[in-house]
Amino acid sequence: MLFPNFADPSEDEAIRAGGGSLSYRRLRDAAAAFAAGVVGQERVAVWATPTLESCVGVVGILLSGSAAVPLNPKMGSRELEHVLRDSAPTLVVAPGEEELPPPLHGLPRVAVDLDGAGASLPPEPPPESPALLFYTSGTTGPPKGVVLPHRAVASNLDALYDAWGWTAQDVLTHGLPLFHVHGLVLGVLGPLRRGGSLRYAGKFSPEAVCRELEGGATMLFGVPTMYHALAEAAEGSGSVAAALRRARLLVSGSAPLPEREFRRIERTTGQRIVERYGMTETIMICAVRANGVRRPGYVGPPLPGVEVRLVDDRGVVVESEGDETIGEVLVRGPNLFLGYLNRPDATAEAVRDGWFHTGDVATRAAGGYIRIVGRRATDLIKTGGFKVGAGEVEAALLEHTAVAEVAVTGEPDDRLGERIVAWVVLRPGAVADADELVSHVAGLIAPHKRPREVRFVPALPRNEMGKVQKAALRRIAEA
Ligand code: MCA
Ligand code: AMP
Repeated sequence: MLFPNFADPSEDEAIRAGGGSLSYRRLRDAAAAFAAGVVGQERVAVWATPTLESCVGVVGILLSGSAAVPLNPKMGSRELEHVLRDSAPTLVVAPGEEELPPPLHGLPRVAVDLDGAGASLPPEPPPESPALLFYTSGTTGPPKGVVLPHRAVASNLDALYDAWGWTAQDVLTHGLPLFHVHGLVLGVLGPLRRGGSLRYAGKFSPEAVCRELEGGATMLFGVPTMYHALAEAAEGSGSVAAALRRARLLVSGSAPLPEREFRRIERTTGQRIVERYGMTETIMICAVRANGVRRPGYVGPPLPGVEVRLVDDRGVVVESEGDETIGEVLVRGPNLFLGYLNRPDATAEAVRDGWFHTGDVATRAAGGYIRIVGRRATDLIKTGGFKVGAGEVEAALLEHTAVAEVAVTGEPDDRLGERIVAWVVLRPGAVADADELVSHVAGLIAPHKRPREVRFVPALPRNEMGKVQKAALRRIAEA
């Protein structure tokens, strides 16, 4: 059972967001009423605005036994068309007042009624049934749908409760988007399965999450870009530092937390951030335990029940805890996804002999502490905690009539971790400025996938096979 305390819900607060609040009883009633209307659908899309309604919609879909497909409301037309074609939802959940883009016009839509009531809980879906479908970028091609079963969500959250001593007394706050694992699975389902509460800040700002910490939130979840903003704010304001100091646990994930930000937060607040490491396909893999050693750069040991293997280039398993030998992270356990939707080829490539190949490379230190040192694929960019495939951005740019050739790379960025850079060769005689190309990408795929910098070049460096040499571009950038 994903939400054990729905059986006998209390009047304690479950979620507070955007000025509204729901107790466990009202959440159960509204979600059960919503579930009654979606029962029997295979997949239901959720226009994942940062609202209470989105949270209730997802909980209702999970209760109904359908799978929820959270959609980034800022997703561009090309990406949205792909996601809808691939996932084939039969219904979309969206607030009544929201104008939906044309690709969604053909779908029946429903709105969540926060005052819904009168329905009983549907039978519990089987553990292996699909619960959530998240879209994630690969190095090439459009994003792939990751199918997560109820079993993965439930087992992984239980492992996190154990690692962080996360209880029903905890009050979580965050301002993460609701269309990825971090914000939705950890950030919404996390407190609800445990019987704790969530004060959802909606759109992130240091002020919004600090207000909740001042008001009694005990835990904060964020991506490194958010901790960068919090460190800046804490350096400039004693009240921000004081709010952060009150938290029981500050947790960072989705991308490497730079040691600089770890130290800045420690210096201003006395808090040492806890890091955890995961992936859409595996939910969480490792986490520093609440009572464990917190060292910058280390994402902690594997979670209970999750097996991690490091395998070197020759396929040999790295046994050493010397923190030196590098290997790719392989994962096995109840946390694994069911596969990529409609992509048995990609699933077979990623999961071999039951082990999921993450593409991340790491070392192992004493106590099983994993240190992520890089990624095998240079064509995957982590920007602001979002994963973006260079190929997606290149394909979007090539749809612009002025663009003849393009290559997209990631470059180190103090705030975003990596920033997306587009190297563009214009067609002879064509004119287009950087802003135009950036907006073109933001409208076709998603704003977070837009290049932060466009460099116009006369030609791209290519090898004898005609393949763009991105290493050469990186050298040019460094020079
Ligand atoms: C700016 N904007 C534009 C343009 N320029 N829109 C269209 N066209 C343009 N040319 C808009 C943006 O849409 C946005 O609108 C606003 O301007 C500011 O955008 P931006 O500068 O991009 O924001 P940012 O400062 O870069 O965002 C930082 C952020 C964000 C808030 C930290 O990166 C973020 O939310 N990251 C979270 C990523 C995450 O949840 N990852 C989890 C996946 P507006 O302000 O209205 O929005 S990883 C995962 O789940 C795994 C399992 C894991 O391990 O956790
Ligand atoms: P996503 O596919 O969006 O779920 O992103 C998963 C990827 O984010 C992982 O494969 C890692 O490369 C990266 N990631 C997540 N958490 C961490 C972390 N704590 N440290 C370093 N990288 C991380």
